[in-house]
Amino acid sequence: MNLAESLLHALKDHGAQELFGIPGDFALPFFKVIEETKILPYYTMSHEPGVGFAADAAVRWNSGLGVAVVTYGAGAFNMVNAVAGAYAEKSPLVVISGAPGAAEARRGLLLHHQAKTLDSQIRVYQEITCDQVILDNAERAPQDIARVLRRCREQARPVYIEFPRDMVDQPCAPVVRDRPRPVDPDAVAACADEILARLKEADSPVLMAGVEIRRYGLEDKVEDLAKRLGLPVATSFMGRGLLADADVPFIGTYIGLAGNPEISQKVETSDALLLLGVILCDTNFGVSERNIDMRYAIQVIDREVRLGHHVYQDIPLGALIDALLERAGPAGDTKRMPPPIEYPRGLEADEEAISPTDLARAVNDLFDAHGTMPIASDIGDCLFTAMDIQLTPLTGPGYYAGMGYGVPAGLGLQATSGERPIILVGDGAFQMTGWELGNCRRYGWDPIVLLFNNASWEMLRAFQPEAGYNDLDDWRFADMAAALGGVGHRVATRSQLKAALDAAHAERGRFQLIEVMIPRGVISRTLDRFVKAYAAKRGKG
Ligand code: S1T
Ligand code: MG
Repeated sequence: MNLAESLLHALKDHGAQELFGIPGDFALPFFKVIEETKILPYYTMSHEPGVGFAADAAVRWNSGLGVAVVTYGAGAFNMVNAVAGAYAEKSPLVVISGAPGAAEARRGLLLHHQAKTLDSQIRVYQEITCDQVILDNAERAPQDIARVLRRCREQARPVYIEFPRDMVDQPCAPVVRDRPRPVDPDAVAACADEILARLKEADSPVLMAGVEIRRYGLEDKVEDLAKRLGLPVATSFMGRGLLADADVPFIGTYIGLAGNPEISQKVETSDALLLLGVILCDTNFGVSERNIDMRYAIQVIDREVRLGHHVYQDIPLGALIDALLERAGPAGDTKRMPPPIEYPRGLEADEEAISPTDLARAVNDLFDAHGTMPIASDIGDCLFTAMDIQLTPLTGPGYYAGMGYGVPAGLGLQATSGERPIILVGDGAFQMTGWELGNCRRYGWDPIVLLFNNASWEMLRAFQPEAGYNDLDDWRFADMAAALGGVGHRVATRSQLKAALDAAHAERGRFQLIEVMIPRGVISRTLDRFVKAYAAKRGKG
């Protein structure tokens, strides 16, 4: 076996189901092995940000490993933003970059794709990955690969593998899985006991589910725990879509002042807020009515548990949840189930202009008629609108908030799951990576894309109404769909929207691009509350 084969087998053994990439001369030898061995299916995209976003979304769905393979320099540097977003939002993404071979590195010439020095790239990636390795020694490679893949999974963060092109064919032993980091069972037990004691004495405990429960494949166990402890469940903004099919007393997604006031009240007044895998960030907590008193919260993230002034180190989320389940009684007297959440439904198919809430209504009606579909969303008002769509698995850059995620993420989601997704994207974000739709025909992907075309960077306008630079041109995106292999619909009234969505859902095999014209200044109620809350908080200094 050669080093490339050993690496590909290791990726598969650690949960990778496919890889995404764009070759270059420094990566051609590796791509040759990828194609010839068929160890993992692979998909090439058109621009490296799309490679990173697609691989990131794939692993958010399959909880295995996302794999992005690029060439040195021009390729890898092009993907930095997507990997930074994966790091911030705790996505176990493996970045593999081709690289110059030893002999050419020693020649003393500046090499093409080289920026400053030959190790500039790994230095940049050190800032957005949890471990890195250069595969320049076939003897050591198996244990190095085992280490970085273990850390990628354990920390649910990206790792960086630099693969010199002269090492691809080197004979190499198979990779043997690293032993997981040892866990102290007594520490886990003490932590679980203290958490349960805290929950028991509380009057209004709430469990908030965050992204780590997905990254570690723990949704079923968290559903069981919530039922056994009789805890009402909320998700963070980033965690929207988690526990979508779970039978738990779900109270909704917490987005502070931007969200449903009843949900905010329950979360912010809880005297035992159990934050399971929740990223403590401004989009999750920045616009709270009152800063949640973290002394009463139980924070479980990044293998650390904080209860008041107590901190437990090196407690894996999975081990803790197992310990809690061992101690929790049978399904408790599920306290009064909260009332079901009312989502907007029943789109009036009339000649009125379309608002973001109408879009949510149309999707809810479609789901009621045909069943839910997974959603990949970009940042922009489309993600805020998703809060009005009934619960379904959703992936979106709810914390890092990098534009361009939506379309490639939807393609990565369909590649790994085989499920047809709905993609929500604004016109500004579509201008960045929407063209990846041109790759659907080759791979048989057929997402339904809802493009919020307000010819505007509307989210920015909401924050800075006087700025003229938020006015975008109307690119007439639907006209371009056929040339890319899909079907375009341009709609401006609610009856046109309903007809287009029904037609799009009825046709399989081609992507459907529904360009929804939305008047400038018409935003979702969630974005409206978000902006007002931010302005109010800023006003308070
Ligand atoms: N560039 C990238 C890669 N990501 C970003 N988030 C931004 C810039 C800043 C930014 C926003 S929201 C926004 C920009 C430019 C406008 C989005 O426009 P569009 O996709 O049309 O959606 P909508 O019209 O619904 O706003 C965030 C706040 O930083
Ligand atoms: Mg826009």
